[in-house]
Amino acid sequence: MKKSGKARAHTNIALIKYWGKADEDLIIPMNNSLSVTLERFYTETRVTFDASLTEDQLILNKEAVNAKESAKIQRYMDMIRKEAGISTYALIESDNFVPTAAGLASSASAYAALAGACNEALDLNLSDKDLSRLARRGSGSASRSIYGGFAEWEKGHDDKTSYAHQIESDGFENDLAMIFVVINNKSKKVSSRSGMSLTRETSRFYQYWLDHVEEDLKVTKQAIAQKDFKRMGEVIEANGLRMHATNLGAQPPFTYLVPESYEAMRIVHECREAGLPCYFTMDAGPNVKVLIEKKHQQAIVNQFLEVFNKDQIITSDITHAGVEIIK
Ligand code: 2P0
Repeated sequence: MKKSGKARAHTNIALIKYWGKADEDLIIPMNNSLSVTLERFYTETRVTFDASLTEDQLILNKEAVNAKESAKIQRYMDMIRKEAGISTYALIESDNFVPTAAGLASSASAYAALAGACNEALDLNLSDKDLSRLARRGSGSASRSIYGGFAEWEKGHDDKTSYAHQIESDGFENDLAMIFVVINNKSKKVSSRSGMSLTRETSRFYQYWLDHVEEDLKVTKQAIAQKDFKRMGEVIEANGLRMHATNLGAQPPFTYLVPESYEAMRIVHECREAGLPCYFTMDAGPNVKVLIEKKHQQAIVNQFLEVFNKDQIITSDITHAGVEIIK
């Protein structure tokens, strides 16, 4: 018996961040988060459940995957088998479509595509909401990659109530794009999973972070409804910085940001002073992502090219595509 399904999912970037879990096993977050889904970066995954296999087989970008990632994916497949009531192992073939060496591969697109492919292969017929819950079990941010445009992950309080949904935006995202400033990180990497866990448990700034998220979300959603780029930008930039500030209060303190990250932030400020509105956000790494209006894209890119190399600056539109089945 063989049953196969293939899906594509795009990565997303949080404008209001997810940082810390209330339940580490089920991946229930401490706060709601809100993202945009990107056209340029995506994962395509085929899953083939095959009764002749004696274990799961994983091929990532045409190569076998490392043991740590493999163990994580096998645990995920065990969960899927349990949910679907089957015991068959699977061949998982996954390709990441991100510009080479950019370090932008994401667990969000990976687990959203894997969940979509399993849904197809096993005829689970899940609603978007249930697919979001399933993707969430692999990686929290994957819950948002089920949708194009803007998505909000409702934290909920258990497996049933924690999932993402799309936010009505009347096409506001068509006017927007994101510039990625790709910065090489030579320092030792703290995974987002361990970074957010240490911060939630030890940071003296963590409660301050939680106290402000609801208001940030409210303002961001109002700004989306009103297509108010400046208001949205100001609040998402502050939210990203506040998330990074929590890491400085952890025991031991840590940061993902490097001097070039601050250089990119400085350029964003210079652009604004020159009448080119744009706002930055950063995730669990040194890269800086800049939310822009498409009408100013070339002028802002030019500002970055005065300091950074051409291959460090990548732009992406926001996609309307959610998880898609590929035949
Ligand atoms: C986010 N990040 O909202 C936040 C902001 C990074 C910084 O979600 O442990 O890979 O698998 O649930 O989703 C990255 O963390 O973490 C992330 P897990 P995930 O996009």
